[in-house]
Amino acid sequence: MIRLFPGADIYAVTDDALSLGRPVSTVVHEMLKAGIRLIQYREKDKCAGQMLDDCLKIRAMTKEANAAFIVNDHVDIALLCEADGVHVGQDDLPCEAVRSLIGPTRIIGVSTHSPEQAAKAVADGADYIGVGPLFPTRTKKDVTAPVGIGYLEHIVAVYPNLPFTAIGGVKIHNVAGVFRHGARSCCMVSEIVSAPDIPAQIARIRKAITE
Ligand code: TZP
Ligand code: MG
Repeated sequence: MIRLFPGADIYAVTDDALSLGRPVSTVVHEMLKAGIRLIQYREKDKCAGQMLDDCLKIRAMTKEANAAFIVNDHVDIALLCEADGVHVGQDDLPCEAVRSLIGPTRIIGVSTHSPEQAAKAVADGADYIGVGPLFPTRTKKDVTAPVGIGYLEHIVAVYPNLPFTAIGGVKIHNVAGVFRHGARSCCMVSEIVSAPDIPAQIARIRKAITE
């Protein structure tokens, strides 16, 4: 992950419903102010026009801050806003189909929950994978049962050079353990967007990672 996205120790993901009423542009502004260099737009309940509006704003902000910007699920919106890439899950468009739409240089991330899914994502040309959910989380509807640290250890052992981000219930209290088990990037939603003071929260997370 670090080679793919410099400064991607924390991969911050948006979620309007958990953001204490703040607009997504405000939340992203706070993330960037705190030095986050990898942001994913993940909004499940917005209409396409609103998502495009949000993503055009976030693209401009992330470009200015020299941060990478990934759009969850929506290849069309990613292309329209000139995002750096797209993140897809197991029930979304397959990796090869996304590649045919976005071309060779944009990034594709694929969520994986098992060794088989990881092997397929790698074979299909994913640039990075999501590894999780490591712990219970209420952020994602219909989320699979936590896969646990064992799956993280599998990825670290089998794919030492594969960029990946650890996801699902990653919090200040468990993030150090996630990094100790070999993660170099963790993906967080609620722990960041639900914090009243996002920069202070990100500073606390970074401190926990490096302690
Ligand atoms: N994919 C697997 S778990 C998850 C996603 C998008 C949600 C993670 O959210 P949180 O709030 O960091 O547990
Ligand atoms: Mg998806």
